[in-house]
Amino acid sequence: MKRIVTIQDISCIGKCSLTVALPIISAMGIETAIIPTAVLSTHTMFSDFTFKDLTDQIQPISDHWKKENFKFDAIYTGYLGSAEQTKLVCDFFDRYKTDDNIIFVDPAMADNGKLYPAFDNNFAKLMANVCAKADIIVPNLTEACLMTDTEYKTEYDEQYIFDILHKLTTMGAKKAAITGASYNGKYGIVGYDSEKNTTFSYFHKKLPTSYHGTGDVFSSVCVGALNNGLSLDKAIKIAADYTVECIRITAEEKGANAYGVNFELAIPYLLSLLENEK
Ligand code: PXL
Repeated sequence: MKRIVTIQDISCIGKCSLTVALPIISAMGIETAIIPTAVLSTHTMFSDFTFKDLTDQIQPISDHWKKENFKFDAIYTGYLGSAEQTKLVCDFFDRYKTDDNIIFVDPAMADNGKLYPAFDNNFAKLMANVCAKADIIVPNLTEACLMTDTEYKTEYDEQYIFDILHKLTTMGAKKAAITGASYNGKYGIVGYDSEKNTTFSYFHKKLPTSYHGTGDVFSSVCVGALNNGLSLDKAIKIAADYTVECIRITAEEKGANAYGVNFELAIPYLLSLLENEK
């Protein structure tokens, strides 16, 4: 059985980060080890959330696992709890990277042109160091701009996205895919594989409602699909289709929670997408 480790926070209520990654990747048949970066009462889009920093746990967990000789088919990082954690995560990559496994980084720190409340521009620079070590990164456009010192625009053409992808891979990531790219009336994911020098894209419906945690749903499915042997473009396709379906069913439910998507109800759909692509 394949085993991955994911490093991100536990938001006790909010349907994002580990409370999304664990059930989704497990449902896709992959053992999902975790390193929680922090425990929050809710995600940071609520006011007055509690925050217990777990930075000091990362190194001892990593040391123990080395003694036990644990290995991982993928290392997937998401929301990190502090600037210091970016350095600890880079060290974790150096320790646990093998010739066969993949490092997948979702630099979850910003959206819609703005950093999340806990972060500043210095954190974005440190997150760029984490991305530089990755095989695959999936920033949204805001995160990609912050890490490459590019002006964030809401109107742009394909070349603007290609230039950012080129900068991201020049900084070190082998493959980069920007989510939420939108031009020529199309909306979706546009990526670049620097080793093959090829671009890829998957455009999908843009639904009018947006919810927190959908980036984490998308990334978790990508990691689960890649570890089921799918290519990156197929992984991205099913991740996008599932995320759109999660948004659709959440928006349809009267009185649905506004803080996250009802991804649980669409797990059977996800597994059918996976079966069809395998
Ligand atoms: O989904 C990204 C995310 C993860 N973790 C925490 C967050 C957010 C987005 O706001 O606040 C704590």
